[in-house]
Amino acid sequence: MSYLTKETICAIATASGTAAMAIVRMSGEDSLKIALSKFVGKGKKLTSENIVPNRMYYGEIVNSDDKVVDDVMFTYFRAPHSYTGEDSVEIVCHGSPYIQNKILEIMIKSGARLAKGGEYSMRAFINNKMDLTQAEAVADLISSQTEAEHRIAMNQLKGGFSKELQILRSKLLDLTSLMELELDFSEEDVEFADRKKLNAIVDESAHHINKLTDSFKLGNTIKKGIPVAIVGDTNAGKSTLLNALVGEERAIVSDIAGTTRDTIEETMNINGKMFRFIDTAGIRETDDTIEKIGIERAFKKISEADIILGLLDLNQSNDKYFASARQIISNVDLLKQKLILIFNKVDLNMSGMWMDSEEIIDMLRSSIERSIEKSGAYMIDEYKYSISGTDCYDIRNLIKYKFISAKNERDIESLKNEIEYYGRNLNVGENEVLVTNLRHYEALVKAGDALCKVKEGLESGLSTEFVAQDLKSVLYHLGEITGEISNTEVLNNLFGRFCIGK
Ligand SMILES: Nc1nc2c(ncn2[C@@H]2O[C@H](COP(=O)(O)OP(=O)(O)OP(=O)(O)O)[C@@H](O)[C@H]2O)c(=O)[nH]1
Ligand SMILES: [Mg+2]
Repeated sequence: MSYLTKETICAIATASGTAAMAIVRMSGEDSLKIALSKFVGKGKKLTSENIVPNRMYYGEIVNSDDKVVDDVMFTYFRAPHSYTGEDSVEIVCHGSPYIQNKILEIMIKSGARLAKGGEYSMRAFINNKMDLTQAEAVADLISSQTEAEHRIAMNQLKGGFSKELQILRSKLLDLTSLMELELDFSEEDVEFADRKKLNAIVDESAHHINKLTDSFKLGNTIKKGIPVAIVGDTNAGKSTLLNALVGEERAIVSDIAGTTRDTIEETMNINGKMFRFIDTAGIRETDDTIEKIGIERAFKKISEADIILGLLDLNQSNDKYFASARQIISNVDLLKQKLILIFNKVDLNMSGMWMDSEEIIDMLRSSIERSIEKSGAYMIDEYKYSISGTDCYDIRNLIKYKFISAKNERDIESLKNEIEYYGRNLNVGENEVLVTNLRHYEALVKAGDALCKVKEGLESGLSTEFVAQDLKSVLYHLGEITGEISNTEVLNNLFGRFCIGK
């Protein structure tokens, strides 16, 4: 499939279905001619000579036997001042699916063809109206569901990310010219370039690339939802809790131990923040191969999560649920991840509810200490630990506790508030550039690797010719991100995922 044609394309730009209004748009050389052949303006006859671009005209769309299809508003955008950079028109009609399709059909009969997914944005990219990261931001903007997602997409659309890459690029181009100077004079065996300056630029650029790749975790978290793993023994009520949190019967619940064998994910917006709840297979000793894989996955999900809901079954003996709590603690990095220990099934065992946090801490203290010592913390006071000497962690504050009944949905709201509170520090700054797109991330990693080779080459005194080659590769991978370097396959793949009309 090639998008590189001059044909005039048309599509319905608004969502399908009935609405008050809808927009049919056309783009390409013939769009004005086609539209004017079926649009009858009120007042003086509109022609391609007298029409004023960017002005809205009121009139009617007529079909081939001059019957009126709808009263519409009509706007002409003259190239290059349009979204695609081509001559375009937009027709705002009433939002009945019949009218929308009829107008589309009339345009197609008059010489336009139906646009493919993403074809408008592809044309905008080809006509230099935007770079690839901005085109991708359009898709992100359309699908954004939270304030943070919206902010990242908007920043990218406005060229925030492209600007970062330009800065990086210009640093590297400086480097290239320094090296080329050296190459030009290589016959004479002189090192012209100031090696110190070269190294400084390389370090600075590497730091910049690292900053961007590091932002991918946060960017991805915001895009896909803050990962919240629900873990615990079989039958603790993990699936019941997932269902209660997301408000639907998402996971199968049963009193058979080992019901959930694979991880189940469901996203949910809590007060404008996206969370991704992950129900996991109950942890127990088992000979079942499939269940074993499920349990391994559960441990993996613990390590990847920002928030861990450690579910304990109050219906078990005290010894048993505390043993389970200790096992969860030993798998969590308490200094980096938030752990909420949830004592479930209070409806069956109210006695456990009267435990206060001091008693709970006493029961779990040695496990907590062992866990944070693993992360390099050492004791500075009775309950206090530190890593650098200037920081301080109070082990009494590292874990939160909640008593709930997942089945009766008791205290689920307050648990949600607690979860939302922890998501709060994942805010995005106003103009902060975050990498959220896997394609960008992968290209940045490749650019970073190539830059490492440049650094190694410079350090080991490798011939400038070879270093220059690695440097070219850094620039190549950066160019892939914005689309300065692209191929049809990448473009088709990228734009093919867009919806029709965008
Ligand atoms: N009384 C009571 N029963 C509960 C509560 N939460 C869950 N259960 C019951 O406990 C049993 C196990 O619940 P599940 O949600 O399937 O437990 P699970 O942790 O997902 O279990 P696995 O998937 O096997 O690891 C079911 O019979 C639930 O109805 C609760 O708060 N109170
Ligand atoms: Mg389950």
